[in-house]
Amino acid sequence: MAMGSDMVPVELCKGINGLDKIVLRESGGSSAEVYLYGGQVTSWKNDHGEELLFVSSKAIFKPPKAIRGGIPICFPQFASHGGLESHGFARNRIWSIDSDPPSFPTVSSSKVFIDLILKPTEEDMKIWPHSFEFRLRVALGPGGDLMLTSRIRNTSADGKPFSFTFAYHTYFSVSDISEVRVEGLETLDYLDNLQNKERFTEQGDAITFESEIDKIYLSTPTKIAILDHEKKRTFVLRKDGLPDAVVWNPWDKKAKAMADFGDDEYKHMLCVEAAAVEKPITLKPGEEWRGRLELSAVPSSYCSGQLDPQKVLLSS
Ligand code: TA6
Repeated sequence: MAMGSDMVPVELCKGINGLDKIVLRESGGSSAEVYLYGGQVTSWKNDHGEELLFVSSKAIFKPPKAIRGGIPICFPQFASHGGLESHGFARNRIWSIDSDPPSFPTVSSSKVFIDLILKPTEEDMKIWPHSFEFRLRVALGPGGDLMLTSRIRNTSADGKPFSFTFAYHTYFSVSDISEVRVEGLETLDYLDNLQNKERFTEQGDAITFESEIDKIYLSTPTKIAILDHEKKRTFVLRKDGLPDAVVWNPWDKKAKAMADFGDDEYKHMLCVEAAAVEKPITLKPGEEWRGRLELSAVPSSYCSGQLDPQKVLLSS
């Protein structure tokens, strides 16, 4: 019996505007899509086929514009923390499939994954004169968890170290931003991008949303919970090698100012980004850094006590 394409675990095919994309399908029914353009995940669906990530209806799938949504990779610079274009250049480069990746550091339960690789072009070397190999594995776990593992190696032959900042700029799809809570960032220090990156301390309760937010939380726990009451869903974000977390929602005014973002779409998205911003990562030649993100979407109802985020945050 021929296997329908909807059963192929890893499939290379054409996406929007003919851009190459990889579709990952897990036997339990969850799926994910990754574009070679930007090495960017643009879809993650649970085993009911429900989309868990936000991609703007006005997103532009055409280089050099970055795709507005999913999980853009910010490298070698987060936002304006340096002299390069905002969020660096990895998100608007064409990545390749890594046919011969070095063995993976950890035993992974996931059988459904793709390995991508990015190396600098001559043009890149003119704006950021450093040789590197950026390997990205995107994997779907048996339970539908989405895992992204970045391995960045300094391959310079000139003996020079380089430093970079980094973020998985994840756009979560939410039912109603005013009904969403983020747990795990209480009482932490943060840099407020809306106040010249001034440093403040967060109050003691869960974070809720009633206006534009653009904060870089410093030295956060490795686990953060995003509760979407209306959808009775909790996103659990686990991170490794990424000490900071950025929380962003443009709200109404910034939404109107972005051509690739719908005026009301701010109500249905929230960016919570595993990041390394405060302390840039420095690699000597031959050294490799690893940054891992694991996303789970669990049915929840905070008020019913079925799933108390504190229990989530404290559990393994
Ligand atoms: O991650 C938050 C942030 O740095 C915001 O300041 C905002 O600019 C957002 O990223 C989107 O940036 P982009 O370059 O994709 O428009």
